[in-house]
Amino acid sequence: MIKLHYYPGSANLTPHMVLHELGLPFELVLVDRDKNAHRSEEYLKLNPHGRIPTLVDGDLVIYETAAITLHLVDRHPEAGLAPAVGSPARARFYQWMVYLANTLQAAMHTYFYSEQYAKTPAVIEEVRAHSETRMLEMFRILDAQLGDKPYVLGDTLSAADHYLFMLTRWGRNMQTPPRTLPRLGRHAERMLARPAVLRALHGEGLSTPYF
Ligand SMILES: N[C@@H](CCC(=O)N[C@@H](CS)C(=O)NCC(=O)O)C(=O)O
Repeated sequence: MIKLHYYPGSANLTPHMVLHELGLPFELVLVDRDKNAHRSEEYLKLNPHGRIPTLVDGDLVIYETAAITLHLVDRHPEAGLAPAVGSPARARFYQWMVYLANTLQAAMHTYFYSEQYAKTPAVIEEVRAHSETRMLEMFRILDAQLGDKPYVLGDTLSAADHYLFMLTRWGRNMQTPPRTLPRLGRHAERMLARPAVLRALHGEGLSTPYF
């Protein structure tokens, strides 16, 4: 059975929601960050970077949220959580998946882990504050990108929506939380209406307010 190594609310939330969307049987395995379990010898064998999540699917051990998510949607194309390979819509899907992972989530890493980017308290604070400004710029672009469409790709749901939902949630303590931007707020509400999304949130022990 598929095993998803997780910590409540962490980057695992995207593949977790997708697993529920796909209706696949899987097991959640807690990596207790509070006890530094992500640095344990056992976990580092699965993911030498000590980052969460990691997915174990038979003999395959895979980490990186976007890679796990792409693997899952590719294993189950019938679910339609990604457009057909080779289509222009698939290219757009890749664009947003990589942007969310590589640009927005990376900026969020400097916000949440600013102490890893500088030594002195004043500079750490400056890194954090500047990251927040950059994140807000990106969220504003995503808000504009949604326009009057319900989903990242327009009228069709894809796993990029689950990714965006997770990052919108992560921004909940920003001075301007992304859910207060009109289209991102509607997008988050739309995603929250999905049973798979609620099952994943509850499965990780998260409760209201989610944002
Ligand atoms: N690019 C990685 C980032 C994963 C990541 O940074 N996860 C955080 C939790 S959201 C983590 O493991 N933090 C623990 C640490 O860095 O010590 C991914 O998307 O899987």
